[in-house]
Amino acid sequence: MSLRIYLDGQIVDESEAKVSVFDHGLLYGDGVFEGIRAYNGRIFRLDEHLQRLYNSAKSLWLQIPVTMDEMAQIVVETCRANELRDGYIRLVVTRGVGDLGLDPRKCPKPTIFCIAANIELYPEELYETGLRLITCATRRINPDAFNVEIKSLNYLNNIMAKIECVQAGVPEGIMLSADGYVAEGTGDNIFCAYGDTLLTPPVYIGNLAGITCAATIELAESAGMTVKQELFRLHTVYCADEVFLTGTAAEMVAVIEVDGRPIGEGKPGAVVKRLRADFQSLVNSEGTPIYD
Ligand code: PXG
Repeated sequence: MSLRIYLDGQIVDESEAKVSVFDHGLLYGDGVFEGIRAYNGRIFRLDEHLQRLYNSAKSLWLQIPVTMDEMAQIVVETCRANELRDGYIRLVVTRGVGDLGLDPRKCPKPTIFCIAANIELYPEELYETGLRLITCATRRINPDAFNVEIKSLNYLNNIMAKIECVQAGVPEGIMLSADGYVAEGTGDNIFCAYGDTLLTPPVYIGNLAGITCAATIELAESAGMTVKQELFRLHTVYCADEVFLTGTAAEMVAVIEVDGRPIGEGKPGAVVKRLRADFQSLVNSEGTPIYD
């Protein structure tokens, strides 16, 4: 069945959901996006996703022409148009149609579109067995050059790293900062567990402030764990009791090997299993309702 897409004020068939070749989202990656999940008829942390979208746009001097409440309604309407209860939502705002120069002032009207579809990032068995990772040679963009707290349409830094993972035959990889600290995965945040303590890198190193990462910190603290957001290097990853990744698409997934070093006992551990179960309860117990 073909999808119904929200595009600039209308819900249209996917065959009609087209943007101009002069759209600066396409010409320059000039725009912002969110990947959002719906579970059981409710949209998980929609307000947080919209806040991040509007903050990203603000930082890019991009004025989104609808209010945050109207944008929430756009997301809900797109889900309804596709009778979606569980799935993945992609919300995109580009600079809009302009000329062949960089100047954003030549783009009078941002383009807004929303896709609501089904996805499965990793096959279910990978959650059971856990992931083998490599460290990517491609370093995360230095935040002095571009702050990746802005969730922009320019993902080539991550895609270069992802290509390394594909070439190495692994599903994900670790990206380091320019000075060699662990930053994040290509599309996920990273955690190490040492006993009852969780470590995750601080956002200022050049990370996306993940919404799943924030939820994980809440769940871990409710479970009596200590969470430290601090800098660490690969040695800390190799020697951890457990390592796992968090993200909207992947949710929470165990890492069992990094660069050929088995992590802990080389299988998904108790901490990630507990947090995954708590996360499942959380996503099924809160969220913006799609239907009355
Ligand atoms: N870091 C980066 C670089 C991301 O792009 C996350 C962390 C996790 O953040 P959230 O808020 O989702 O917990 C992301 C978001 C994909 C894909 O297909 C992944 C993201 C976005 C778009 C596509 O893997 N991840």
